[in-house]
Amino acid sequence: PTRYDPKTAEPRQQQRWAEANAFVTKDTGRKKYYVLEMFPYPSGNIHMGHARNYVMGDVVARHKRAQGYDVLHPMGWDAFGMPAENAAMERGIHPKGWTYDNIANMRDQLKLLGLSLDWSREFATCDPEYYGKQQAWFLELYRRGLVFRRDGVVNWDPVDNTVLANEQVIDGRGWRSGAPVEKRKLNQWFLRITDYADDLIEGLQTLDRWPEKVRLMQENWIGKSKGATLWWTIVEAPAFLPASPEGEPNHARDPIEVYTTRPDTLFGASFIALAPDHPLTKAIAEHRPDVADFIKTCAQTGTSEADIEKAEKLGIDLGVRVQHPFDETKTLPVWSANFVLSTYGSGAIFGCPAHDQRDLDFARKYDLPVTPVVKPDDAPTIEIGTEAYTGPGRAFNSGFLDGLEVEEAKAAAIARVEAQGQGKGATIYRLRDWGVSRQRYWGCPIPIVHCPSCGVVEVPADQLPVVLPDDVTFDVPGNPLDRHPTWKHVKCPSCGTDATRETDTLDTFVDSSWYFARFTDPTAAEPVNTEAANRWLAVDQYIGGVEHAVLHLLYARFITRALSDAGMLAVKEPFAGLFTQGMVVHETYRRADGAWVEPTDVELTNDAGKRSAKQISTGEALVIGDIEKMSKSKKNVVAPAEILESHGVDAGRLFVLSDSPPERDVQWTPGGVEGASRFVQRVWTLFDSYDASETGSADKDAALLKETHKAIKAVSEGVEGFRFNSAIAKLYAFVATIRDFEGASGAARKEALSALARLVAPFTPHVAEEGWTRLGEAGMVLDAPWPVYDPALAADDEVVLPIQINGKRRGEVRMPRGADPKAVEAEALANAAVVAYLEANAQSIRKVIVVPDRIVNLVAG
Ligand code: ANZ
Ligand code: ZN
Repeated sequence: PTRYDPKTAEPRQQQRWAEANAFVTKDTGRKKYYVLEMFPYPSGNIHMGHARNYVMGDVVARHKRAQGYDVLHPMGWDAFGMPAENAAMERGIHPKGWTYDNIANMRDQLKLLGLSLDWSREFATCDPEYYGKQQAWFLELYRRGLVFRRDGVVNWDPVDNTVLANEQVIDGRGWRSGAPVEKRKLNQWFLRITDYADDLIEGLQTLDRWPEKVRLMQENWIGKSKGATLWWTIVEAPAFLPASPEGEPNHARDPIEVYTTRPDTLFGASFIALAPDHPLTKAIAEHRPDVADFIKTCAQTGTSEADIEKAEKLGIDLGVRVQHPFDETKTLPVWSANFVLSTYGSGAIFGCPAHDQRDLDFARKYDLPVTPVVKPDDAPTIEIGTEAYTGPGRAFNSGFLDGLEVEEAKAAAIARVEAQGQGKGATIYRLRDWGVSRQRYWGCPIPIVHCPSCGVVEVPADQLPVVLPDDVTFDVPGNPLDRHPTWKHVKCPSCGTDATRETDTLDTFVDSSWYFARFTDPTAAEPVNTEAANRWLAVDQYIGGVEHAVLHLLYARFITRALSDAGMLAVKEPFAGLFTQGMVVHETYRRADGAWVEPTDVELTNDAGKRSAKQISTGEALVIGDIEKMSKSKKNVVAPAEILESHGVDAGRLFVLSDSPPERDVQWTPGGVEGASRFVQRVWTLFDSYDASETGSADKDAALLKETHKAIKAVSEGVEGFRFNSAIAKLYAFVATIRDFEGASGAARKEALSALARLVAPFTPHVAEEGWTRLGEAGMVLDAPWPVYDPALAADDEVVLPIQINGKRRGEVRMPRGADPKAVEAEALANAAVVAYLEANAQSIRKVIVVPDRIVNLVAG
């Protein structure tokens, strides 16, 4: 047989596919299947993580195609974002040139992988054709009240005079200037995702092909919380607080609104706490320098919930008192506290130290009363030390609530405050509206004009897209669109006077929140061709990294609902099936001076199990470090291109899927890819040694047929169940079986090999095509139907029967299925474990019961 040379065979097959336009989507009206991998950011190169992701999708796409589906499997580029602007600032390259060059490069690299992608549908989100359609639906949502403007807090770099994205803030400082970042209020655009909060939670229940973990993360992110809003009347206040004229609202005197999930604990309330930037805290700070200082101190700790959670509890008494709603003899002090978030609920709480840990920590520090009001059913009393009691129980010390169990007490407390006009039941969410304004150049322009007389004006449909200007500068910080000499100056579309364009661009998560819908007809005049979208959506299988479990996947679910409500689509859920794949990881190597060393410059030796590493270029000994995600900073990257070059595409594809379940990380090792490469050779050798004229026995032919059907069953189940590694393991076994099989005829071998070609095709499509042709099969294996197994043939023909002695399992026998009970009995009695047991216990057999194909029961005594 000839040696298989991937270097000639792989380009030959890719050429064949290209000439046949094999991967252009066919819509023949059969069952459809939409496979999509999260589209890449064009950072410059395809890395191993990309390769693994796209190869997984390709296995699914090729398998579904073989099963007779019309398959949609498109590819594009998530092409807006900061790195392009950084390249411009650092190296003077235009973001557009940088991005499209990277795309060209990565497209070439992706094409090498032999993926069954429909490149005719490709687009980049930075194509004016794409973002112009995005502007069109953005305006539609604006008209529908889902887009609005309000003040939002941004990270402001006071040295660079620019807004920073969260990722650009490192330990509270601007990543370039190193200056402490300030919070600033800027007028920003928002999408009203909170309108869909409930629907987004409910929808999660229909997503039965999503990982449970991801659904839970989304649910927590939306954070639905049920409780009550309470209004606490101010009964004492410092004289400097302004009194309001009768009937006028006055935030310094009006009742304090508080949100609670535990109205049942109201009798244990011992203080009110306001966020440091609550309006009342700020009003008092104007007259009290100590409060002003307190606000400043709090502003210095991070604003994330995690930061606040970690920080030591701090507070200050504001000199205000409020009336308890249920106990007229009781008033409570009002404090400001650093653990109260201004952005949740109403930015104010009532503290019940006995039943809330944060409140307890705070009360212990500032010596505020701790009054338990809930106790477990079986406890006569309850003592609170340093731990709050948050478990179930009944109210006590609680007036009309006494004896009620937590849930009953909540309902009773809410009914009472409602009757008194001092509160009401309320449901709130952690989810905030989505701030989409970015003060950056390389993004989708927001299609709005600000007119001095008309205000906010939409750019008319016939003037879309609002295209980014090319002639921008990056020599100074800030937004290049804002300082462009002409771009923003326009006439108001409505009244014709001098007006200015909005210079904010959209968050790139907007770009990726609907691309899957655009792929169903990427040249449609409308943002979404409803008919095409309804034919193809939802995406049947979406594949990507778990790092997108919340933001991207939640935004996409929201926008799909919004576009569906606007009549553009019929589905609410964009992704029926979701798979989150693991990463590709690699060992790290370090020199004594701490420098990381690339794997290609490392020689590994294994001396009786003790591994050591040496740098090839310098001869220096290296420290073998942890196995980590491939990253440039640790230099533990192996580029797919190197592997394809040295071992071929099929071997590379096989390797990224073979050693680990898809949801887990896979460790790159040179040995792994060599093993994959040898397998590809073995597959070819089998095909190449096929001889139609070989003769064999009917017995052997039947046995090989049986092996073939077992393999079809096992591989099909592996592919269907997203257990690609186990499907590959079965393929290895099947190849070994065929290779070692003797005495079968040419015809029987052909049947086995024809099945093998179709089974390996999703994984190693090139060698599969070569083999298919060598067998003399017509056309391409790509279009051959997926093999179907006969359950009778695929069934295991041996069964394992446990042997019980007096009801206890003592051994087992392996017998042909349907074996004669007498034969089973004989085997069981001769079984070594049985003999040993009887001997050891000095017993003998009294009775034998054989349940055919199930179990052997022995009674001994
Ligand atoms: C009184 C109380 C008594 C509370 C008790 C808890 C236990 P979730 O479940 O997350 O919605 N809270 C309300 N607004 C807050 C804010 N802006 N910053 C910090 N904490 C805030 O939590 C709701 C509970 O968190 C509320 O119920 C409130 O404390 C606190 F034994 O009210 B609770
Ligand atoms: Zn106007």
